Amino acid sequence: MAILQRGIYAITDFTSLKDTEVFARTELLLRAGISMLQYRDKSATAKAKISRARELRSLCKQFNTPFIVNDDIELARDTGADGIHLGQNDTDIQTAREFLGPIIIGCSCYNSLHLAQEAQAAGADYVAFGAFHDTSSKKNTVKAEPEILERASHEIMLPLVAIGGITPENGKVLVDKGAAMLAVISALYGANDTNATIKKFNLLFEQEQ
Ligand code: TZP
Ligand code: MG
Repeated sequence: MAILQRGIYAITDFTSLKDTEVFARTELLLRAGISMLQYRDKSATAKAKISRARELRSLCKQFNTPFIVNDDIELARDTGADGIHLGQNDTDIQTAREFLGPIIIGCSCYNSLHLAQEAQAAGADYVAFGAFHDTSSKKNTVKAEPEILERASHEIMLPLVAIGGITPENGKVLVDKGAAMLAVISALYGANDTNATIKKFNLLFEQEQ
């Protein structure tokens, strides 16, 4: 199984950008150094999804960066993904594990420690909390407070991912409270200077607490 590293977990933005722009920015991110990439795409056809996912899969291979598929266990299998990310309305963890075998399984737990405990017991490899801040990338988010990361870091033995409106300016407290990864869409894919932004994000993981 691919190793989970502390750092930035980039999530694709196919809502605001054209395919070529997503691929170009993803390559910049991979080159500058991200810990993982998630292919998230809520609107494309199955045909577009397989072709987008294959392109991203191959980019991630070049940089030896884990490639995670959101929601879709068949797409994860068909593209040889390193992992799958599942929310509470997606395939359950046990079913995904039986279907995909020993790949990374991540689980959205919103603001619930109870869900994180269930995900851990079911065999998840990381758990995600959020949204910590307002976001325009997802509707109907649940608000999470940074303290949940502190509590989870005592009770959950898995890497913790924080998500939702995270920027280089507001990310430090989440890392200090226990986030091993910051999952980010718009502050990366909407950045004026992708390289400078990823450098600022990566500094959050190097500073002393
Ligand atoms: N889940 C909770 S918030 C969110 C998801 C997928 C969107 C995060 O995107 P952004 O643009 O970094 O706020
Ligand atoms: Mg989902």
